Amino acid sequence: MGRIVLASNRVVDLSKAAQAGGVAIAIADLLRTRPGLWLGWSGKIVDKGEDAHAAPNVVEDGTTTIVTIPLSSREYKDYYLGYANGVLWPVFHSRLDLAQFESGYYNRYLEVNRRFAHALKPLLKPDDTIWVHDYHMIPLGMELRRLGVQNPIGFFLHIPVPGAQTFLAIPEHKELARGIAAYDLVGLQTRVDVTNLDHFFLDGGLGQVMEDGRTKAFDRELLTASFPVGIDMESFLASRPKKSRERPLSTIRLIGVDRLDYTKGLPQKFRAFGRFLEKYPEYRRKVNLSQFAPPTRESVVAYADIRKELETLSGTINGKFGELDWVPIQYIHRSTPRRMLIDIFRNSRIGFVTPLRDGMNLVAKEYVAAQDPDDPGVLILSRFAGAAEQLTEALIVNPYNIEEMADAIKIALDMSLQERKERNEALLAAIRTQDTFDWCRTFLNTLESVHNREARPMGGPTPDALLEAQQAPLLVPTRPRAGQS
Ligand code: ADQ
Repeated sequence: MGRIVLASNRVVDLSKAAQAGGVAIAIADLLRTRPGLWLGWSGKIVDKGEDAHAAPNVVEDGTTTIVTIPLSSREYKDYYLGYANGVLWPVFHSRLDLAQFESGYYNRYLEVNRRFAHALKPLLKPDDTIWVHDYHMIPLGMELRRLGVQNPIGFFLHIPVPGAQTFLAIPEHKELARGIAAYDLVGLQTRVDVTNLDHFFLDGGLGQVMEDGRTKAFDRELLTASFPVGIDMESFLASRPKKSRERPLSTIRLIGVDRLDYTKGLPQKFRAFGRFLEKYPEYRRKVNLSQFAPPTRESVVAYADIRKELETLSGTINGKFGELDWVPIQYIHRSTPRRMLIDIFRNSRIGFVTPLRDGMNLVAKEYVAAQDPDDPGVLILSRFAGAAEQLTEALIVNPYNIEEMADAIKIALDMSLQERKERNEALLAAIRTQDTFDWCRTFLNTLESVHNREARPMGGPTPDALLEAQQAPLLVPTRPRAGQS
């Protein structure tokens, strides 16, 4: 079996993957079972005088080679803050109004990806399988192809694909389409994302979607499919401290855990909670909302704005409804260790997860996984989180509809134990069916099978390729489940 070569914006310390959570656990597990190489930004910004373009830093960690590259301060500004987080992040989350279309950003974005490709090319072996992650690195596959790389190259986008008209508004949409077409397989979080990408190629006159579902564009054929990211329930629950540090609660808690990002719908969530207290005064003093919102990307202007808005809103709602012995909204603008989150989730009657748009949203899945099956809480989930496609037994809400969200809180609080248990059971089954290891295994099996079939001149993989790949012998061994030896 050849190596797996991963490329992503940041490289996670393999020994700390469990604390990092999310997909880091699956990737660290993958690299334990298969030799690999992981390429990414070192997280360093080199100061004037230092050479940002010096040779990459290569470190051997068991059977994994870690390759990292610093960015110059100009690259950090134009590539990372500018194009990736000032253009692609807002537009892909359908926030065209926040996009900063500055000339020069795209060129720097391309240049950095070219630099990554040049660093990677000499390290590649003929039987490597290459897996590129997320919006920072869309052109990496194209740049590798330009250097003559013929290995299977797959791409997974962790964030949503916007509607075609929104995507087409990006001035460089054609270049991005060319970059996407360089991959053999493009993995997206949901079926809606797959449909949106098909429409982008079709409506933009950028390619054709063939009868078998593959896309033909820029003289290439690629398969696009959904691979919903999951969580690893066992390692998530195992990270729980032996003794709970939570003090007994005097109120019923609603919990929110989201990075402080304008996509997460935090102002709408606070307003909905305020409206709930106004509409159902019998719950005052009995219920509170705890919102963890650790800071991210603070040097992007839109992030500073959302922070101010939330501080004002929580202050207004607490000022209006609060009492000496009851604070309606606890707003915590700090990171919290993951192991603490499990107890906090378990002791919260409602998981309040209402992003305006989200690729998947792993917090929704973690909240469900953490519940006591004999007395579970209720998940209120935005219909615009990718997770809503799988977690249909949650209370699904429109995060723009404040009235509906306020009513959903009331419905969740009044829900019978029987109904809570039934919903929780169904949600747990959905989470177990597609966990983080299935995501990894299915994507790689599909990529390798698509690439092998592409050796045929035309008529490559049929839509059955996906199904076949999912049933193929595991190329990536999964961790044994409880009860298996
Ligand atoms: P994110 O936007 O970061 O990820 P999410 O999927 O919710 O969003 O993952 C966040 C992770 O960070 C969770 O594991 C959560 O427990 C943790 N976390 C959040 N707040 C925390 C806090 N205060 N303290 C400690 N840990 C915290 C992107 C996409 C998502 C997609 C993932 C994975 O935007 O849509 O689900 O990638 O593909």
